[in-house]
Amino acid sequence: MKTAKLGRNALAAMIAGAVMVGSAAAETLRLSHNVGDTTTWHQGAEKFNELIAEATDGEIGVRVFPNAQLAGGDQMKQAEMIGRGALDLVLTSAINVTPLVPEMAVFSLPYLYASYDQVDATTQGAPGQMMADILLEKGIVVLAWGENGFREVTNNVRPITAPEDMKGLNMRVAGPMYIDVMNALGANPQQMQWSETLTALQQGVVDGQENPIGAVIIPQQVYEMQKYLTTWHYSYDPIFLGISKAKWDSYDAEMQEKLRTAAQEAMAYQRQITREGTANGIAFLTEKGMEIYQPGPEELQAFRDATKPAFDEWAAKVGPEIVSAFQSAIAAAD
Ligand code: X2X
Repeated sequence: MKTAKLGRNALAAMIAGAVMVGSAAAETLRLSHNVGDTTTWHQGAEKFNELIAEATDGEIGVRVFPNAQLAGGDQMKQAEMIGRGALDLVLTSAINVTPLVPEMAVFSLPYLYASYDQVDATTQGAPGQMMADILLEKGIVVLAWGENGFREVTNNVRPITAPEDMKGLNMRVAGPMYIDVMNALGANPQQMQWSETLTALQQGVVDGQENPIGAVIIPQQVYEMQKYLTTWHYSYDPIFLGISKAKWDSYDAEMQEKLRTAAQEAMAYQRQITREGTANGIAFLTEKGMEIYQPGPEELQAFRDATKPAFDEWAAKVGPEIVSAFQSAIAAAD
């Protein structure tokens, strides 16, 4: 009765392991994500593998490929590949989908959210479903929403305490909306793949970047390359676990239910570890030698005012109906 003593996770890991070596009946799905294998994204993806292997008695396993390697390092390309069935599964951030679905920029509009309760009211509520319906039209079935997090700014030149401090800084950004936000602040934005960013920071090609603390800055050791961090919470970024519609349609309702349940549980876990890592993050980063600035409400208001032109421009691109659905859910969460 040795197995009875094994924890659920250990057993699931064994089953997942058996899937990896490949039993003839097992199907291994390929999951692409675009950050490193030390991140909470990766841990969430591995959790999904464990849970789905367990739920299907090893019939389905998941092989996780980090750093967008299945998309030739192009983080934006993953969504389009999933849409046409060239990948089975994706775990990616809303921002990376904006070239395919501009409406996805709604989540990361500057200063849309002020708390995790507000975030959860949208990603776990009707607005999240609204976005899932739009993605479905592109061949992407959203199984569950996870978290990249509130994006904080880092750089190597000076502490950022007010919008003026951003002037002239060479900033790496992930997507088109952030180009407009950085321009509004007087910085020099440069769009770059995440997979190339750590080297660019190291070599001084750019002065700074912005990413969430728990999901990316700590696990990818950005603190080794950057001196200053400001918790300006300027933009929230969710991730989602999605499956190609072609693959989804190949399963019966029972299997679809198992996939959705495993994804929901895996992403709940991923959100939890991401928030824990973020909550402990300031102390950790300070210990690592970063200088942290935590703006108060009035200082945050100055950043909000300065980024308003980018909010307005992108709210128009997203469309008023979607923006107000989000704003209503956010207002109701307070
Ligand atoms: O590229 C980034 O900055 C990252 C990892 O946060 C995204 O995928 C948007």
